[in-house]
Amino acid sequence: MSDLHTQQTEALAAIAAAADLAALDEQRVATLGKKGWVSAALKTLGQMSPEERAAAAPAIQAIRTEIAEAIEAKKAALEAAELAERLASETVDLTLPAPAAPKGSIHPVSQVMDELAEIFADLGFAVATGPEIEDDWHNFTALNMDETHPARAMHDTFYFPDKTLASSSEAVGQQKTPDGKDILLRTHTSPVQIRSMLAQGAPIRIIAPGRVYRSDSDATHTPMFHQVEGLVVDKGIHLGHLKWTLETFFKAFFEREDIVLRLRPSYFPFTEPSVEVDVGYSNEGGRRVVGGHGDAPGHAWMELGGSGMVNRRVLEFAGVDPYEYQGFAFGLGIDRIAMLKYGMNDLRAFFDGDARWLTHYGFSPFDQPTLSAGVGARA
Ligand code: FA5
Repeated sequence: MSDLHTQQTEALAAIAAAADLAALDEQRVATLGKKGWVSAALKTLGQMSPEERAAAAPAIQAIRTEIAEAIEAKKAALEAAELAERLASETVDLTLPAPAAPKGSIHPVSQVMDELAEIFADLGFAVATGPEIEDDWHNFTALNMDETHPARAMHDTFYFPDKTLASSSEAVGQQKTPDGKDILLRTHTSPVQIRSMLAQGAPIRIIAPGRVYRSDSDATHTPMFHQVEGLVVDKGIHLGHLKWTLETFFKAFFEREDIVLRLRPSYFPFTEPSVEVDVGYSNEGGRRVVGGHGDAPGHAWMELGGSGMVNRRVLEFAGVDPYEYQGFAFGLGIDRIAMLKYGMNDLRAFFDGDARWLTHYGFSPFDQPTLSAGVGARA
């Protein structure tokens, strides 16, 4: 027994002196491990007589408990010391500059759409949407352009499948809607007028920004571009409401009070009368700057979009009683007004996906257009 006590004293000293967890584990194996001396001492109990066992067992068990507790306490102390050392060595210098992070930017078209929505929401307009893959009834017929109407040809429409393939073997039959209408990429946002009136009737006050498609391409025309449609239908609506709405919108959009609009007589099958909307501008350092009367010296007029009083035939197609309601509508080229506001000169660059162009003209995601802080991006 005195041998065991000597071993115990030595083991406790070794445990206390263990410099790390590995050294401590060596002590555990040497004492409490399967082949350790404490385990061996416990095994001797089996060969003892009951009297001897009664005398020796409590002492051996006490040695085992004391060593196990010493190991446990030392383990906790070593782990705490190790953690403290890691915390001390792994400090982060919060004063260092943040690592370079990739920066995203808002595309000018998205920025202008946000600005439009902000201004028109303030005027009480809701935002409506419609499908980009349309049928010819919504895109043409219901807008007072029946199948033989010459205005259909002016739109350079993309049909499904491509009508230019019609005589080749690639044209596997003309795709149609289940009720026999031609399918096409919408050529303007005006079909949203029809869809919105059919869905919610009158009175109605909506804008519908979105993508439109025409087979057209040069510096000021692209096969895909963006328009914003506006539609107001109510009792007693007249051309003065249209002019006021457009003037109020453009003043807020260009953030200038000296915006002068010219409504020029025009023709659209879906409006009567129809007017094209021109804005006065001047050239400053090779850049077009809106503002002022277009006929003033050094000024000119620029077309921004089409508009007019909703043709009563269109109201009828959309299920609205033209004897009770009147309306005005407009369609503006978003890309064009973006170019004008932010001084870009080639429409095609909008769709090139060139990161350098986006870095130059893109807008910060933090620059949210609000009427109180100004709708124009400051980037
Ligand atoms: C229309 O598309 C009519 N739906 C607008 C309208 C709506 C009139 C409601 C009356 C009532 P237009 O084809 O002129 O009209 O196009 C409107 C505007 O879209 C143009 O003034 C121009 O700013 C823009 N636009 C037309 N074609 C292109 C193109 N290929 N690329 C870029 N912008 C274009």
